[in-house]
Amino acid sequence: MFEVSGLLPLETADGSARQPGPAVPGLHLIADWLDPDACARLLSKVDAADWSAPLRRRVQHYGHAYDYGRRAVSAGASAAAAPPLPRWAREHARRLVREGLMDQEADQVIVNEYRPGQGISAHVDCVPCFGPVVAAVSLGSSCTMDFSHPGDGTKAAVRLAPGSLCVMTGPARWTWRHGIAARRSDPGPLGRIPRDRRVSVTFRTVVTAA
Ligand SMILES: O=C(O)CCC(=O)C(=O)O
Repeated sequence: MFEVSGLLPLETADGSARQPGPAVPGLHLIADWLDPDACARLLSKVDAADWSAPLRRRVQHYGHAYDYGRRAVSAGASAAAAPPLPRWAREHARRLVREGLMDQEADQVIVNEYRPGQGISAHVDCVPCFGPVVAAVSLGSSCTMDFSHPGDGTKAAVRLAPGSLCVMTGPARWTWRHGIAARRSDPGPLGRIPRDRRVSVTFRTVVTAA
């Protein structure tokens, strides 16, 4: 598939960079999966829809809703019963299959909005709920996503540029945690990089519901 190109040096406690971070097995980052025009079109579709705010950040759920409290997909979920995705989501889900990035068309999409200072805590996407590939496209601002191995504590920081697609498979999907620190800027090679509004659109397949 594709190699990760966004690995960043890890940040030391004093903020200075050290050796480049390790690769995360199963993580694939595709730069410019969407060009700037396609990013703008997708963002305007998303922004035309309603947001909900069950968390600090705003989200949109398509297909089965994910219940953050129960950490499960809504009860009774099955592929057959999934509420249909909007057209824009189906088009991107089909492209993921056409390009061999997902075996099955995604039937669940979560849109996350991050204002500067907002993040998402380190997690593995629900293992019994979702299938073996999770793919997220970044829109708006870039940001750094932190991966960490829960067993040996290995860390890797990956820069997600607008238009890039982050595909988690294998250990990156099932074992490593991913999260985004709640801060207003990220460390870069030449100093801090301020964040602006970032929106991500994550495609998943629903396997089961609790
Ligand atoms: O914002 C992202 O790129 C990742 C979102 C995510 O990890 C999630 O919705 O579980």
